[in-house]
Amino acid sequence: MFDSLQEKLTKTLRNVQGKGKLSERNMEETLKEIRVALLESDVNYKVVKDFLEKIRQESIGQDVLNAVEPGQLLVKIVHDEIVKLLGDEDNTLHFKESGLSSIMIVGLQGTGKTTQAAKLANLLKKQGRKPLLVAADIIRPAAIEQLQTLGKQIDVEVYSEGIGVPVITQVANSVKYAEEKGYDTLLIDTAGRLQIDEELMQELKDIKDLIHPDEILLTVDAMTGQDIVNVAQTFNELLDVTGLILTKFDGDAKGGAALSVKAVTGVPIKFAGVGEKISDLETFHPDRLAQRILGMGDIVSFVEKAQEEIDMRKAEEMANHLMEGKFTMNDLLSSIEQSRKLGPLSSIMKMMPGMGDMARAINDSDADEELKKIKAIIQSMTPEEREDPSIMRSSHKRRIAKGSGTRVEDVNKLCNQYDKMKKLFKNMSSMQSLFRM
Ligand SMILES: Nc1nc2c(ncn2[C@@H]2O[C@H](COP(=O)(O)OP(=O)(O)O)[C@@H](O)[C@H]2O)c(=O)[nH]1
Ligand SMILES: [Mg+2]
Repeated sequence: MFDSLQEKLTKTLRNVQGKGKLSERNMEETLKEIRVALLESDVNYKVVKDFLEKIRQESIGQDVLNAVEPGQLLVKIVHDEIVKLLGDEDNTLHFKESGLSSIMIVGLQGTGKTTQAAKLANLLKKQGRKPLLVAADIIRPAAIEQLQTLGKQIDVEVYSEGIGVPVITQVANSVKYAEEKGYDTLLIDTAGRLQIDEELMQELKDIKDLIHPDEILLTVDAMTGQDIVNVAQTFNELLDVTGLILTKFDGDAKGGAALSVKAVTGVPIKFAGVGEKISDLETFHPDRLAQRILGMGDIVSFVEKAQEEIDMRKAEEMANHLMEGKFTMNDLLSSIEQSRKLGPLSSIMKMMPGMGDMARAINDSDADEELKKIKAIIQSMTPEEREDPSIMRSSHKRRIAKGSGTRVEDVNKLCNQYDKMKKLFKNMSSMQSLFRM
């Protein structure tokens, strides 16, 4: 997601960042490039227009042209406006103080309602709630079975009376059942259609009027194009949606349409579905996504993911080093060792600042070989060389190549990569202090 947008914006902003001064012409060119990048990534044209107008106003307001670091200030302005675009208001779920709360999941067919219903049930359970899933998509028996299978996986009960009884009756009965059994949250998985359809909307409205849900969450498939903006608008007009779940966020779509939905509907994005597994649901963080789109990496998500799966102490050490702009060969080695525990390298690298390009170039099985080589090279260095590779002369490199069974070219290549990474981290840490993260 957002690969090409990220690539273009990073390039545009990198061009202005190094500049000590910005002329009005540079500024105009930059804005034009941002505009093209957004439009080509499927961001809604009205959203693009408003977005650029705001950047322009902020830039005048903050006197970018006369700033000490005009490029960095402009990046900050763009960053802050992306955060606003994605929503900087409350995006938590709201429940009743006591008694039975309910959440309706709505959306077109195939957008991931059933999957997210189960993911959400799992998340709520972890938060100490007692959810009951309700199968309110009863057109096909297979749809009910799908929910039941998922319910079993996460050990959450699914309420269903099969396909014979009207949906509205089943939902009414599920409320009684939940109250009897002491559940505190209903999660209603509703039916979808390929397009907006009056009969479906009426059914959803009837369910809404019956149970007055605390949340109506609309699943928005990030893989579909511009049309989702209109679909979301219609759902919202008819149902007053309280939150969006952007699904299939792990896909390789351009992503701009999904970015536009919040701006057009005013409905906050509450979650992002990032895969088919039950655990692939993330609370949505506009600031983290903004930083990822701007090629600043998603260091916080990276460290969080790392915390779940790898040695905490090492992860903290590494994060601190990265934040301070320090980065040694030892960090590189330990990140390689740890990252093997996290899954495919390319997906990890995408979260790291400035590594989008490298991530795209990686073939995960070749990467394994490459990593073994890098590891061997670093292990053949002395502790001093690992701390500061710039002390290495040709004779040292020959020794290292021999010791690791590689060629001097390989050692040089690694040193170049290391230099690049170190520079990126350094830029990033000055950027982070600018954002007072
Ligand atoms: N890659 C990916 N696939 C997803 C995600 N959420 C759902 N899916 C898949 O999308 C398809 C449709 O999902 P489903 O929940 O049945 O959609 P529904 O018709 O709206 O209930 C299934 O194959 C899911 O596994 C996601 O976040 N990422
Ligand atoms: Mg379904």
